[in-house]
Amino acid sequence: MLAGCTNKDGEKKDLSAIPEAIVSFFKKDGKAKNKDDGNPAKDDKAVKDKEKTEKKADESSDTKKKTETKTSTDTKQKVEETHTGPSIAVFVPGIMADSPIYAMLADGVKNAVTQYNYDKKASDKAELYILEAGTNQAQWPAKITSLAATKKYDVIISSNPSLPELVKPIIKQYPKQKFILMDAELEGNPNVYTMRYNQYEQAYLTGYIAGLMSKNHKAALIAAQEYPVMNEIIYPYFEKGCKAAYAKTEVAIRIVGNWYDANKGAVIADSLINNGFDVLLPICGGASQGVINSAKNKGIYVTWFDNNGFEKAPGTIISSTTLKQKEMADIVTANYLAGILEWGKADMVGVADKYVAFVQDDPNYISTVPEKIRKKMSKVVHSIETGKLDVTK
Ligand code: RBF
Repeated sequence: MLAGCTNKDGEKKDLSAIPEAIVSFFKKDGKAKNKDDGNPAKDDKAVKDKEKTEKKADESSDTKKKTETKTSTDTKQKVEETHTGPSIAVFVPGIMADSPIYAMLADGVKNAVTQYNYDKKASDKAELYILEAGTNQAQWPAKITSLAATKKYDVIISSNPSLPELVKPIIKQYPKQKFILMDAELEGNPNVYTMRYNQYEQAYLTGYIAGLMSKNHKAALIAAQEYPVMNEIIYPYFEKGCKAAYAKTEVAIRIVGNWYDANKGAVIADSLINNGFDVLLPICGGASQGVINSAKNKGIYVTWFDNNGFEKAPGTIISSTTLKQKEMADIVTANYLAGILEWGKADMVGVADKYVAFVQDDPNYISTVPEKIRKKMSKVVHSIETGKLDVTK
């Protein structure tokens, strides 16, 4: 079936103790993790551009992230000459606002870098630069290529399923450049590590509650755009979940055409609601706000993807099927910095690993979803956790 799922033994990880989780997640199978020693402090440093300026992540979520450069020439020179720590760039393919999967990516990497730097002297600290590439996807190849062309970054970290195709030509041009790609899959490329989430499970659980909560037995997914993971995993397994809950549920998908247009999101939602759809799943970034507004006005329900969305519209949002992207970005970055990331590997984590979760303890979930339905959800979540239910079968 699906490649690269570690933690097949079903052991639970304690996410509150990241350092331990790092060790347990990656070392459980006992494999050596130092294949090409990926330790930035040891290998790629030799070929690095000496003209390094010190950068750190802008703590704000402004769209323009400016590089922080030492003002005094003397100080700058000193830092350039003596800095031996690793350099990381985060390439956000879009914008972080209203895209929790990207905000969690940046937060996780920041955490790992802060932890790494805690006891390091200035010259050994890791540098972090975050670039928001914006919603014009035509500009992404040039933007990510120019990051690699600087030869300043030991690794570029990014997230979404389109990234493997984007980075392949860059690796040909810059064979030293390493990439960590979250929410993506590429196996066997020695420059790339990928980690994705079991979105069969995420979509199935979301569909299951949609099917249980729809009074008209009509549920729809509003997607920003079509892409293989959307067409082959998220929508089909949302549909499967809906129908597992109630076999005659009518399921539909509509496309916004971008990841930001809240007005268009609302127009699409209105039209679906007018046709009797009473549970909507928006996966469309900033356009999701339009879907929520429309659902709230017309008194129908919204299921939420990727992070906990209950607070966005209490009483309207009926579920949150979350990805622990922040924790995972933290772990893979920490592993990279520790030199134990296994290049060429494609991992996947799901419900049993606790990196995909159906939120059941939020007060808004408890007050909005009837107990009978919550019990059914708890049962299906448990079946997936224990391996009794394989949603792909
Ligand atoms: N998800 C977002 O939340 N915001 C985005 O801006 C965004 N842009 C994407 C662009 C492309 C080309 C692709 C393939 C996916 C994008 N995603 C985005 C979807 C994301 O990878 C993931 O499928 C969804 O967040 C559901 O987990």
